[in-house]
Amino acid sequence: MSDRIASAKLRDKVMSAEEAAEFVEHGDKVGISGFTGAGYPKALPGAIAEKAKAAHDKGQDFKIDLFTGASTAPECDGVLAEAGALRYRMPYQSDPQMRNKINAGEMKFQDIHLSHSGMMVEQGFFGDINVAIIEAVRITEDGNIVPSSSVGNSVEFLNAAQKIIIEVNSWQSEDLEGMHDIWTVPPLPNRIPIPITKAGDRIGTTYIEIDPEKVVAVVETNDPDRNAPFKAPDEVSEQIAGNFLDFLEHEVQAGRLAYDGYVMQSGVGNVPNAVMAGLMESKFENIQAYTEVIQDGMVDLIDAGKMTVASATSFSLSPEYAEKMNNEAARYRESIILRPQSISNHPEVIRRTGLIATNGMIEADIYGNANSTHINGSRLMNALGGSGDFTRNAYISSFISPSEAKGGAISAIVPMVSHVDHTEHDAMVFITEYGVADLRGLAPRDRVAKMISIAHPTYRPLLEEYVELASKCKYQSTPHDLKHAFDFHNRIEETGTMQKKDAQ
Ligand code: 0RQ
Repeated sequence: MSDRIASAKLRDKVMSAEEAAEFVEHGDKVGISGFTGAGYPKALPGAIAEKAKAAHDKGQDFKIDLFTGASTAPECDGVLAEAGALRYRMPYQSDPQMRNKINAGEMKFQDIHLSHSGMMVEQGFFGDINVAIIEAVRITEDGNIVPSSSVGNSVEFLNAAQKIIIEVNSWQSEDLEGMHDIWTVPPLPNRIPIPITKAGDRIGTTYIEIDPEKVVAVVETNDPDRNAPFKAPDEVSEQIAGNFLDFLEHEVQAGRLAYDGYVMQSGVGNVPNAVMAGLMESKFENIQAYTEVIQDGMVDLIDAGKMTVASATSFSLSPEYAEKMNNEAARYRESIILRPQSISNHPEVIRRTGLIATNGMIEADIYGNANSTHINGSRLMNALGGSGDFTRNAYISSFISPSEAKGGAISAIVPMVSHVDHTEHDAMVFITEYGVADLRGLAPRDRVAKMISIAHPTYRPLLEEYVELASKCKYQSTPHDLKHAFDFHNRIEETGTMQKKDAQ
């Protein structure tokens, strides 16, 4: 047995994943660790999926409600979705199997601001949490949990759950101990200001305190996090990153930003990675991250001495960088902090740190409303994640995106977004490979030309055509011609492209 289980009492609870899965029943509400493919339980999801399949084979119902920090991995979200083992899921997913089930109406999904999701568990909106399944690096002498490569909503799930199952994963480095900072907002009416003034402040414990009496099973695993490799940045990503870096320079010239102490929040993907590569060569020093996930580019910035601290709730590393983190966690825990997502994404701290938020999008409209989640209004892609938490509360909020998708069949700039995640009041700056649309200080009609200037040239005449139609409508505060506002979206449904066929 692993010497990572220091509590003698909990050593007695060690069993196989199949045995532990017996504690999970049809109709249960299950909260698990896991965030962007890091720190999710490796063994129980597969065992629960098998249990569901066996029940279905016998004509019995077996479905659970599943709550996490954010996305997990094929061996968690994927197997459970495929087995038809899920009735409801919140607050984030990015799994192809699960996406198909949700879009086919075979399971329910609720897209929730990540900073709200744990609070809603505490408020009881999902009913009683029957089971919490949490991955740990180690169980302490007192039976407390040292989390692994993410924290997510684990504290809320552990507090709320009737039963706790702990997976102790010996693949995860024991040197992660000391990287976590666990602090929770006191309940009403005793709330106090969160005592974080700088991204690097530590305010809590390095473990999650639990009630060991609730632990029904401990399962030992030795499995890696999912860790998807990144694609090398392409030309468009490089151009967008270049425009973003020019924008930062512009902010320095305007006196709104200094070369010393830029605080970043960054979504994941090619463009953010290209931005971080660009920052390596830039004049920016002592960069800090107050964000959701630690990415390869941040590790490089730390190694180069360009970034002093990165605060997040999870890792989202390529396999190569996950290996590096595993080997050198003792060094990285000096400059990396993993917090509960209720703190990493807390509006109060986000606003205080004065960060610049940078996220991807599906589409934005001519007035600056943005859609991060739904293709053509109804088809879920991933979910909102923390983009709303950061966009609403940032010092400067930005969206970065290629100007078109699917080989030019889709424009990222449209007359009216088909689903709204971020309103024109929250989104400030949009950046594509064609430039920067800075909407700050501009009334709706003054935003239109800026947004069209960053659209792909193919779509600019079509957007102008729409603006012309809207300009003839009766009301001119935020002019829209509702008969034509979704022409782009209707065209792609009907013809496979947002372009007009005769214009091609
Ligand atoms: O699909 O690869 O099959 O062609 O969407 O698009 O351009 O590679 O960009 O990876 O950044 O994803 C909004 C989905 C963008 C993401 C979204 C298709 C496109 C491609 C990916 P293919 P790109 P990204 C906090 C922030 C919400 C969560 C969030 C996201 C695929 O950024 O999930 O922001 N955001 N968390 O072809 C149809 C369109 C499309 C489209 C793009 N209009 N219609 N398909 N695609 N636009 C995160 C942290 O701090 C971690």
